[in-house]
Amino acid sequence: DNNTGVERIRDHVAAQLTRARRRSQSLTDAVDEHDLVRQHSKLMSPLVWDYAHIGNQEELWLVRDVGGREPVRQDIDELYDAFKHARSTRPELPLLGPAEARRYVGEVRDKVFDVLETSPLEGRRLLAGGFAFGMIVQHEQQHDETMLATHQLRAGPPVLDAPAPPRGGPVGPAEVLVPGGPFTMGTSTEAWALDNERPAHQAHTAPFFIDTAPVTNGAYVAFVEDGGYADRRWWSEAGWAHVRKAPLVAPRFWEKQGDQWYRTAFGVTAPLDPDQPVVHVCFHEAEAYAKWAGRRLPTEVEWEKAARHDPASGRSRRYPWGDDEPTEAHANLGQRHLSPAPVGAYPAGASPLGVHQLIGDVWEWTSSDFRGYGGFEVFPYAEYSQVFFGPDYKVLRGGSFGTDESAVRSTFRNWDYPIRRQIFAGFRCARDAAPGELG
Ligand code: AVJ
Ligand code: FE
Repeated sequence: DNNTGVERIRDHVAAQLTRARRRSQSLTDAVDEHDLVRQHSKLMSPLVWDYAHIGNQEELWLVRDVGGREPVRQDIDELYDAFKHARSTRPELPLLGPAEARRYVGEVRDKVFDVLETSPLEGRRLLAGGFAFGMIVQHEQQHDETMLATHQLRAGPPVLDAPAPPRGGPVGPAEVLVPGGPFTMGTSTEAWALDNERPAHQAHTAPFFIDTAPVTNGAYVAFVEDGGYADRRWWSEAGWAHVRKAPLVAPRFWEKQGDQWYRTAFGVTAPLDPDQPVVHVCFHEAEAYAKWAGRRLPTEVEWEKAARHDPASGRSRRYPWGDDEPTEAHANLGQRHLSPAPVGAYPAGASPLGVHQLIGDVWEWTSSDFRGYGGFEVFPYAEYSQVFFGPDYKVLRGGSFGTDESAVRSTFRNWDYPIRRQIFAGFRCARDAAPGELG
C-alpha cells in the first residue's frame, strides 16, 4: 500500500545518503590537510570547499526548506555559493578548515536524518518520490566525481586504489543502424530526474549509424600519429584556434616515451591500453577525430535514441539494457575502477541494437548545445540548469567510471564548455545513413 511505498522510499533515501557520504569521506580522508586546502588546478576548487559545499546545499534544501528548521550556519552560505566565487579564487576565501568542515557536514546530516523520519514525502512536489533528497544525493555524488577529477589533477604518489576493470570482449560490428522515426525522449515519470531531463516528449531522427563502442585509445593514437593535431582540415574554426593557442598535442595526461604512449591516472603512469575508451579529450578534439575518421559526433537526440529506444516494442527504456537499476555487470560506474573498462567489457549492458557502454566508462560528447526541452520548467532552482542553457555549453551523456549510479540514467544530461578536458570525457562517432544503407 501507499505507506509501505513511502517507507521504501525512506529506506532508499537513507541508504543513498549514507553511500554518498562514505564516498565523500573516502575522497577527503585519502589526502592530508595541506592537500585538502590547496588548489590542485585553477579549474578546480580545493577539496575542502567541495566537501563543505555538499553540506551547505544539503542544509539549504533539506534542513531549511524541506525540514523548516533553523539554519545551522547561515553565515557561511555566501562562501559556498558557487555563483559568488569562481573556482580559481576559492582557496583565498576564509573557508571552514578540514576539521570544522567535517563537523559541519556531520551536524547537517544528523538533522537531515531527523527531517527524513518526519517528512511525509508527498504533498509538495519537492517531496514527491523523495525528490528533494534524491536531488541532494545526486548533488553530493556529482561533487564526488568533481573531487575525483581533482584527485586526477593532483601531483604526487597515488592515494586512491581500486581493482582493475574487467577484460574487454567482442562488440559485434563496429557500427549499427538506428532506424529513423520518432521515440520518447526525456521523462516525466522518473522520480529523481532533474529539471533538464523533463518533460517526456516525442523526438525524431533520420536513420543513422552509431558506433557500438566509444572511440578507443588505440584508434585515437592513429589520429594523433597521422598529424591530426596539426592539420587544419579536421578542426572547426573555434577548435583550431583553441588547439593552436592551448596548445594541444594529445589527450590530457598522455605522454610519449620512445615509441610508446603512456597515460597517468591518479598518480600511476602506465602504457596506454589501446582497448580502453579514450578519456580526457575536449569537445574540439572529439569533433576533429570524428571528421578525420570521415564521421561526426551524434546529436544528443541520436545518443538518447541509441540508449533507450527498443525497436521491438517502440518503448523508451530507462537504461540501454532495460528498466533495472545498474549492477556491476551492466556498466562501469561508481568509481568501482579507476579507469574506463576496455571495449566489450559489459555485454550485459548493451542496448537492443547492440550498442555497448553507453552508460559508464566515459562521458560522451555530443554535438548538441545545452538547451531546455519544449515545455521545460525550472525545478526547483534556475541555477541547476537554466542559467547554463545556450550555445556556450555542449551536452555530454552516459556518465563515466567516476559517476555514481544514482546520478546517471539514459535521460541524464551533463554539460560543459567545449574546451574542458579535466572531466572524464570521451566520445563515440556516428554518421548519416545513405539511402542505399537502410537495410
Ligand atoms: C551537472 C556536473 C555540470 O558540477 O557543475 C553541482 C552539477 N550543479 N552543483 C556541475 C552541479 C551544482 C554540475 N554538472
Ligand atoms: Fe554544487
